[in-house]
Amino acid sequence: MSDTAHYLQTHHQLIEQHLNKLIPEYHNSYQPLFDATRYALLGGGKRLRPILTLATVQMLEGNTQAALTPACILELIHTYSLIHDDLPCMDNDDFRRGKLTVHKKFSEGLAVLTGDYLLTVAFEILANSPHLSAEKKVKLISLLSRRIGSEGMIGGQVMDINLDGKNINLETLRLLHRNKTGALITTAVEFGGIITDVNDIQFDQLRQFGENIGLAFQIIDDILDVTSSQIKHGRTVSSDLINKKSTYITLLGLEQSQVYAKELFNKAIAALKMFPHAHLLTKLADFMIHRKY
Ligand code: GRG
Repeated sequence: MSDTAHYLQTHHQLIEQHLNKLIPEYHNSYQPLFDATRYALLGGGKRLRPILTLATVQMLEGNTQAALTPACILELIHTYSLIHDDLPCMDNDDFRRGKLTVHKKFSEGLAVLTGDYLLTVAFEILANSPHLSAEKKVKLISLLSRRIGSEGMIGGQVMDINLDGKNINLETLRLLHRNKTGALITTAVEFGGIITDVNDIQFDQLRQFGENIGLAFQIIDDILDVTSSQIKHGRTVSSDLINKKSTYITLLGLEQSQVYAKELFNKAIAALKMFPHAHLLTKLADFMIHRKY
């Protein structure tokens, strides 16, 4: 097994164990909410966002234990966004991570509430995370709320809905994805910077790394959506095709999309130049653009 595969496997396990502890299995009341939340949260997933936070902290020689809770709550936010994105009023997907989507397995109402709960409890857990000063927690909360709000993930999703079925140019698609997908990936890296107290210049380089690798990740997602939808989603046809969405493939074609993803990868790596231990993040970025699912 390669060093990167071993790193991904051990950190995936660490994150899985921690996520399992964050949401209780049994609850006095509202049991269906906890069943649906655990079904969605613990049902697979690469855990790339928390892994990015941990790898950034390790690159900066920070404390992995202090980073574990903030890293994991990003997976709660990610899961909320996927549940809502799969709803009939949005992408209307029946399968996610090879399983029925939450609204198909439970109900639409419970899927909405499960997403709402994950979003809300993520902030509660972050506010109470151990090994971090109150000042750092406020910085993390402030950054996260901005990155997933109207100027970030939610804004990107609103653009996605508004532009559905319309012809858009590359610049608009870039903005859409920088917000919808890239913002949370960038936050994962920035979280590492806040936890380790980096200076403004270092923080800016981390942000650039996150933005470039986030966009590259989305392009690869578009490519995988048409080339291996069955492996990636457990469904045979791309929902982007069904929903007639503009993607990097429809705008640039497959080959140029691959070239563009590589360009963004190179920019991301260049942003890490000032960090002496960037080896690990470089390998992770490489994994993100060469993934098969
Ligand atoms: C509903 C507010 C709201 C936002 C939804 C991120 C998002 C916005 C929707 C997800 C739609 C989607 C599939 C985008 C493509 C990029 C992406 C986020 C892929 C899924 O992430 P992975 O590959 O998934 O990390 P796993 O399953 O490994 O966690």
